[in-house]
Amino acid sequence: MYGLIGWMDGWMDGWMDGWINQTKNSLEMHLGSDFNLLMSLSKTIVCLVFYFGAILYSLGNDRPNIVVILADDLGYSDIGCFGGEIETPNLDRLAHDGLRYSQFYNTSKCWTTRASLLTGEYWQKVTVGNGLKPETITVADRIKDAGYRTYLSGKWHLDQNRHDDPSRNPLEFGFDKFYGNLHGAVSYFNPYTLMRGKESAAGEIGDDYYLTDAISEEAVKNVRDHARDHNESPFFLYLSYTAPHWPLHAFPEDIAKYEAYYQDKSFEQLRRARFEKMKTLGILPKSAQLSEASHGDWSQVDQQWNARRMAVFAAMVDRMDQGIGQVLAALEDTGQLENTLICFMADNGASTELIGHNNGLSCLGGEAVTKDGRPIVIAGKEMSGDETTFQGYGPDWANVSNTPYRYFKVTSFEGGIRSPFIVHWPSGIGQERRGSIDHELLSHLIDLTPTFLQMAGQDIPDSIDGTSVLSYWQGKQSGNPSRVLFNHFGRSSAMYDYPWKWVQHRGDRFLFNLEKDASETSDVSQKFPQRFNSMGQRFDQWNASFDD
Ligand SMILES: [Ca+2]
Repeated sequence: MYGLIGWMDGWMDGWMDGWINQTKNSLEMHLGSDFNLLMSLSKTIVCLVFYFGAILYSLGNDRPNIVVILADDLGYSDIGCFGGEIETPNLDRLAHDGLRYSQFYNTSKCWTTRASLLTGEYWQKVTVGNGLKPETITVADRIKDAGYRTYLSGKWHLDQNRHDDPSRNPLEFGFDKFYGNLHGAVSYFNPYTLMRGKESAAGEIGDDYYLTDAISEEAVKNVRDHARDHNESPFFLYLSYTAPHWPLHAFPEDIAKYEAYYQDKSFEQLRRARFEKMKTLGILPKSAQLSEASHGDWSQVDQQWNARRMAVFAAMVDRMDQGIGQVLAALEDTGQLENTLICFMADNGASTELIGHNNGLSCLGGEAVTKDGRPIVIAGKEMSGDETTFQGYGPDWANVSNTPYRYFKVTSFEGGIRSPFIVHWPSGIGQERRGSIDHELLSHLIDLTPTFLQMAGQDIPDSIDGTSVLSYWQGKQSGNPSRVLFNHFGRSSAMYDYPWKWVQHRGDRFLFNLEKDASETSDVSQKFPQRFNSMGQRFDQWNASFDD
């Protein structure tokens, strides 16, 4: 920067001298003896403007890159650093060198989470149908205005009923580049609605294609191309995996790592093993309780078929982690890792979904056949993993994935909306805090956009519902700021006013004290009727504020 200022100083002197010579005579006629004083003052002002411009330019280069990694239908304790048995060394590395937050919330559903993540607003305000309102200004739009380049590799899933409408494409919502699937759930071997920008990328699908790898490779390319072609500006990368959302598709070598492991352990054994590991890691306090099990009896199920389903699910998480490792390597190779903020989360809790035939067919683009013409069996009892199968892992395994919490995706219980959350940012997180787990801050997807805007030096618009948590991530503030958060999807709702959580689920209402009972094992609505009623009224007011 100093070199630049020195150069500008010399350039300014030359330019100013020329300008002085040209205008000197006419000005002297009017100003007389004040001429030299005025010229000196003018030169100083012009120089100061350029000096501050150069300083701001230099600061612009120091603004961090931002990488948002979103997993799809991942349970709270599936990854290693949150207590899971699945091997995730790259996510574990991010946790070890960064921060984990145990109280981070999503919106319980794929597309609503994407709407809130990209806007900092409750999804009800910014969506129409299941897509973004056309006039919506996303974090990509706003951060692009601040000089960032913006990339999306992976799943879009906003307005999946209008794939053919180019005005619904991510390029219309602030992204410079987009590669990925528009639809919410697709085959990993032959994904429906695969796009490169606004053009179909179906022609890029070769014999050895696998969507998770393709999403990782595109992100690696974004990182490397950016370093080569746009080094002068920071970037925002939204790395939106479809893994481990159904269908259960994975490579045989990844499945082989897990198949034997799951064959001789019951659902409850695995849940208890995770629960103990979470306490050992410090993800849960020693006093934590395990929620009541909702899974079936292992002795009564087809064990081989079930073990295979979980092995494929684990292989999908494992492969995503391998891809994250490649992105980290690209950031490191290009010298960008130090000043890149990476955050990782899940879009909703583990899913109980059993695939219906028509739903499966729509996810395959209307034809249940592979690229080479073999039939695909939707929701069959074949061993999963291969591209001729199309299955989910079902409610028993989802109960294990969400350990220690209860309920699932599309509910407002903790199993539906509490997400693992990791922040990695070497230049922003002091050495002494690295590897720690924060149990105090309660934060939400809507906080991400304002946090990113603050990092980019942008103003935070009044329309944004979330609040920047940058000072917490940086360690300048700690604790849990008093705040109220809401969730509503389908027939399940919640309101947070920590430590209290009010829940409405299919007509029943509950009150929990999260500080004492994060696993929601004990409804205390009868003990605290006033609080229970006032929170219910406040939720109803909030919910009534939306148009529909
Ligand atoms: Ca999802």
